[in-house]
Amino acid sequence: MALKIWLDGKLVDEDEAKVSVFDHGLLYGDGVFEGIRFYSGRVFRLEEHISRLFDSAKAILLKMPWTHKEVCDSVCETIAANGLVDGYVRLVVTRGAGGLGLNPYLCETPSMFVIASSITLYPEEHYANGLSLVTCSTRRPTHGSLSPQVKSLNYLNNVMAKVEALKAGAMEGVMLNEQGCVAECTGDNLFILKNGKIRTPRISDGALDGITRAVIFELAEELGIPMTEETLTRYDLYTSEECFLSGTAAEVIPVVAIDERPIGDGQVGETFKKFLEAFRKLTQSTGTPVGGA
Ligand code: PXG
Repeated sequence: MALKIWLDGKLVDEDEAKVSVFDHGLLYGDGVFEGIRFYSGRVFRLEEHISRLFDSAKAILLKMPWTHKEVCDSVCETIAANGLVDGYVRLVVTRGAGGLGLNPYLCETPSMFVIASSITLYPEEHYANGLSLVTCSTRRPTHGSLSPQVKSLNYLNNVMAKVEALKAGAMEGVMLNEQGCVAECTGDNLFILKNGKIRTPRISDGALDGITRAVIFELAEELGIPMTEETLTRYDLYTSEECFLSGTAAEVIPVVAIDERPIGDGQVGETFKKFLEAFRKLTQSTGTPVGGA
């Protein structure tokens, strides 16, 4: 069945959901996006995702023509219009149609669209058996270029890193910053366990301030497991006892090998299993009701 897409304030059939070839989102990757999950008819961490969207837009001087509440409502409306209960939302804001040439001030109005569908990032067996990662040569952008916090429509660094990982036979790749310290994976944040403590790269080291990452901090507190942000090197990953990733699309997923070094005993860790259980419980029991829009 054709999906209903929210496009600039209207719900339209997917074959009518079109943007201009002059849209700077397409011509220059000039725009921002969010990926959001909904579970059992409730949108997970909706407010946080929309706040991050507004922050990304502000950072690139893209003036949102909708309020925070209108954007939240558009997500719920799109899910409801498609009769979906569990799935994934892709929310995209583009600079809008303009002339050929970089100048964003020649674009009249930003365009926004919302797609509610499903996503499977990794095959189910990897949640039980774990992922093998490789380190990529493509670096996270530095703070001296566009901030790596901006979820912009230009994801080519991450796409190229993902290609490197896939070509090496791995499902996911570790991205380093210019100093050679660990930042994150191509679409997920990374965590290690060592001596009973969870450690994750700092935002200032190039990690995205992930919304699922923030949930991991909350769950660590609930589970009574100490957790800190630290500058991490590949050595720290290789010598960790457990490793796992978090992200909206991936949720939480275990890692059992990095650059051919087994992590711990090469099996899915017991601490990870506690996080997975707590995460699944949380996603099933909290969120903004779709019907409440
Ligand atoms: N790092 C990066 C670079 C991301 O893009 C995350 C971490 C996790 O953040 P959240 O807030 O989702 O916990 C992301 C977001 C994909 C895909 O298709 C992945 C993301 C976004 C869009 C697409 O793999 N992850």
